[in-house]
Amino acid sequence: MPIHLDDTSHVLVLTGAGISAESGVPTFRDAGGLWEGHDVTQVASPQGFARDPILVWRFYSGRRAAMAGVVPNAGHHALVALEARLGDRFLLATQNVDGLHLAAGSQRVLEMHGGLMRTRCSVCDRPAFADTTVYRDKVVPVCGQCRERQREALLRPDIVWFGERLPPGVLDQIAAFITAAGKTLVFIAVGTSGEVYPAAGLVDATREVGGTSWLVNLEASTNASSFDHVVLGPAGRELPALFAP
Ligand code: BV8
Repeated sequence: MPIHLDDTSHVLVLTGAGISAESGVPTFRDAGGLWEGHDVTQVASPQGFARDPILVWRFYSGRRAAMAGVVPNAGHHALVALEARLGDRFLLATQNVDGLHLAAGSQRVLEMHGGLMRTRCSVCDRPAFADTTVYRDKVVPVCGQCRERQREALLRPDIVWFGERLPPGVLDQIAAFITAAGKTLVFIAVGTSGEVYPAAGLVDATREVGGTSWLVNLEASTNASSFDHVVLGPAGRELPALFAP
């Protein structure tokens, strides 16, 4: 059944790897997922990068290469249509780094965990830059700006790793949206296992302001019991039906 939205409703959507699964992007924690065969702390933490930058760049370069030919699916497009309907009463916070929401045409998007096709310096404060390079094995790129200052600094993927803060302002923008919406808030988590914070805590923040929460997921996630409504099924099928006008 469609979610009832009226002209006061504010919709905050949180997406995880599950919304990109139907585009052929592997999730993290499903069978055959990205974390299989990888120790998370080795490939998605600053300590892991310091210890073995070649391994980390091999992991992220492999994910960049795997994005060739990948396109958004009906789930991404359903969120674009919802944003067009709600305007500034809509906000999309994604844990995904695959860029598929932006590729689909979503504009009010906050990338909580960074972007796979961006690179930044691990030392200086030069802004992150677009970078689709698939670095060949054993190549670790270095920062040219630092080199000009006779400093050796490795470039790193513009990704938020475990134990690292989210990009500045992201959590504040989400909190401001939730507070301003109050009881008119409808929070919808799509394709996420609810394992990673602070994203997994948004359902609790919704309840604190009296909002309503929905989970759209292939299976019951870790925090499924925190949601008012749970819709089990693939996002590409369930989202278009949920937002039917
Ligand atoms: C922070 C990198 C605070 C990007 C990721 C100690 C110190 C500091 C923090 C912590 C700490 N201990 C714990 C924490 C908090 C920690 C955390 O939450 N740890 C967990 C493991 C307990 N969080 C952090 O560290 C965060 N930072 O808290 O900073 C701080 C304060 C001061 C000073 C310093 C720090 C940073 C979190 C970001 C970590 N980076 N990845 C990348 O490589 O992609 S997280 C990683 O997991 C991905 O980003 C991913 O998005 C995220 C969540 O996974 P999901 O997206 O949910 O994917 P998953 O595979 O798990 O699930 C997919 C779901 O989809 C499944 O349920 C499946 O059923 C479903 N599905 C599948 N197909 C479909 C589908 N659903 C619908 N349709 C389908 N077709």
